Amino acid sequence: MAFEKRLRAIGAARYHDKHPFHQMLHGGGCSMTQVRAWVINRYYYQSRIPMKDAAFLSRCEDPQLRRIWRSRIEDHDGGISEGGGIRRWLKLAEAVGLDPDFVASTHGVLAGTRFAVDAYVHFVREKPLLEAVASSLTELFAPAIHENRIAGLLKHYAFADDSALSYFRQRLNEAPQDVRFGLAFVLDHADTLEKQDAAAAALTFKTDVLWSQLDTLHSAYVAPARIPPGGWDGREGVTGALDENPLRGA
Ligand code: PQQ
Repeated sequence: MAFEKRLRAIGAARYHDKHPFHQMLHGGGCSMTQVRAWVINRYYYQSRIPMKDAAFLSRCEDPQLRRIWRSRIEDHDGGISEGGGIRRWLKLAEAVGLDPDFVASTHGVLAGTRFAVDAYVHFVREKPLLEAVASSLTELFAPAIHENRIAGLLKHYAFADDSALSYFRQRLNEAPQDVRFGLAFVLDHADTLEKQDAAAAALTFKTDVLWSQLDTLHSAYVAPARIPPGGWDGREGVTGALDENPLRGA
């Protein structure tokens, strides 16, 4: 179906598996400081996912939709004794030599990470439910990145083992059912071109949320920022032939 193809094309062009930081991470090119910075910043995303799902639930009038959606909160928070995805993320934090209490405090999180992640929570809190569900559909592309990450980390980094990487293995079990439901919901409810456009824009927005998190990390811990997909390419819209060097007399 053309609309599903359109959604998948957004992921193919813009998903954060293509970001240079992920390519470094999965290819063994990160220092331990860079790995730790990723674990610390990504924790903020993990910590906000159940809050955004709670924001979603608070707006659902349909008990059946709430029943299905609430498993997302259970996946990340889990039960009192065993915990869930958030606790598994903190196991990764310990494995890379970080104090889990420090990571959970979020004191080390970059401002750009907070802005990007908070924008996602606000989006889901405020936008129509169709757009909120569509914004979760980046998860269509997550199993492939989780597989790559497990293989890449195991191959390249001494800290990586089954316990450290349990977060990603567990997501391979959890994400497919979330995505099946989310995709069916969006295909079913986006029944006008206008709604399809809104859903596609929501998915694009979410790819920006993910990409921005890695840009922030990259510019802080690796090198000056790179132009993201869809960002201004340095040429488009340029009308004059001013010298590239903006300094007077340089
Ligand atoms: N995305 C959601 C969401 O939007 O509700 C929930 C998750 C993601 C997760 O629980 C993930 O583990 C996850 N992991 C990645 C990743 O490692 O690249 C990406 C995404 C995503 O595409 O948003 C999620």
